[in-house]
Amino acid sequence: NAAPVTVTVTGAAGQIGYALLFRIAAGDMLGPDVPVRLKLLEVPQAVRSAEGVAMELDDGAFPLLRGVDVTTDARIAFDGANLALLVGARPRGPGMERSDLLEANGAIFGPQGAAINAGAADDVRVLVVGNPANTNALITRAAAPDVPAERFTAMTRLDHNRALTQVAKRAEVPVSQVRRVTIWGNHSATQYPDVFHATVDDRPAPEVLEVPEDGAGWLTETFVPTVAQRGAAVIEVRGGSSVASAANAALEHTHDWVRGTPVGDWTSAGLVSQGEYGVPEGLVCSFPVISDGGPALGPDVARWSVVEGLELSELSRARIDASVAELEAEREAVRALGLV
Ligand code: NAX
Repeated sequence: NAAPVTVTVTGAAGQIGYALLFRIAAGDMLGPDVPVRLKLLEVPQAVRSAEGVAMELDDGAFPLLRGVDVTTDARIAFDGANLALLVGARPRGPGMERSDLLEANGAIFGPQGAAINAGAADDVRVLVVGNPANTNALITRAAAPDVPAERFTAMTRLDHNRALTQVAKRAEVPVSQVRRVTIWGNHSATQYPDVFHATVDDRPAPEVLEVPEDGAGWLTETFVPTVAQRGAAVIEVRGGSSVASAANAALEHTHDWVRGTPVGDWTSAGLVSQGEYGVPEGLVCSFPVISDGGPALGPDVARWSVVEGLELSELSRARIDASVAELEAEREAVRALGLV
C-alpha cells in the first residue's frame, strides 16, 4: 500500500480541470499502482464550483483516490505537493495589451511559485499549462529559488501530439508509427514543429514525406501552420478551445516525466534552458526531451534531459531563432514589470 502522491491542480473548476481530474483519479497519469491525493486551488468566485467537482470525484469511488481538498489559499494548496499542475491563468480580455496580460499572470504565478518554494515536497515537479505557458513557468521558477530549475516545465505536449497526427495522416500510417517529432520554442504561433529527425515506420520522415531540406511545399505551407494554428482551428469548428486534448497532453507530459519516455523515442516539453542549441540560459523553451523514468517519485526523481547533438537545417535554425526571440521579448517584458 504505497503512500499517496499529492497532486495540486490549479484552475480546478475550469474546463481543462474538469477533463483532467477524473483521469488523474482513475490512474491514467501515474499508473494503476499509484494512489493520489488531490488538492484543488481556485479563486473565490469559482471555489463553489470546484467543491462540486470534488463531490463528483467522491462519487466516482476511484480506488486510487485518497482524498480531495479544495482551497483558495495557495499556501494550503501546494503544501506537500509532489506534482503541481498549474492550469488556472488569466485569459486575454478585450482591449488587454500584452503587458497587461503578463502582469495579470505575474500576479498569479509569482505567488504560486512562492507557495511552492515555501511548502511543496522536496521532489516537487511543476507543469505550467496556463498561457502564456512558457513565460508563466519562467515567473513561477523565479519565485521559487530553492527548487531546482529542472523541476519547472511548460506544456508543449499538445502541440507535439498535433504534429504527430499531422505527419501520420500525411504518411497514411497509424500515429503509433511516427516517432521523434519535435516542437521547438514558444507555445505560441511562432513554435516550430520539426520533422527533420522524425521517423515514419522507422524510415526518415523527410524521405517518406518527400520534404526537401529547405522545407518548400507541404512542410512550410501546410504542416507548420496547421500545427501552430490548430488551437484556433478547434475554436472555430468546435465553438470552444481545446480542452480534452489539452488535459490528455498534461497527463502524458507528467506520465512520461515520472515513468520515462519510450526507448527510441522522445517528446517535447518546455524546459529551463541551460544553453542547449544556443537558446539563452534561463528561458523556458520547448526542446526534444527524454526522461529515463526511474522511481515514480522520491529523492531520485527522474529528470527530463534535452536530446542533444541534432543537426539543424538552415530552415530549422531560422525558425527556432524566431521563436526564441519571442521568448526573449516576453522575458524582457516581465523583467520590466519586476516579475523575474
Ligand atoms: P477556464 O477558463 O475554463 O479555466 C481556468 C480556471 O482557472 C477558472 O476556473 C479560473 O477561475 C481559474 N483560475 C484563474 N486564476 C486562478 C488562480 N489564481 N488560482 C487558481 N485558479 C485560477 O480555462 P481552460 O480552458 O481550463 O484553460 C486553462 C488554461 O490552459 C488557459 O490559460 C489556456 O490558455 C491554457 N491552455 C494551454 C494549452 C497548452 O498547450 N499549454 C492548451 C490548452 C489551453 O489553451
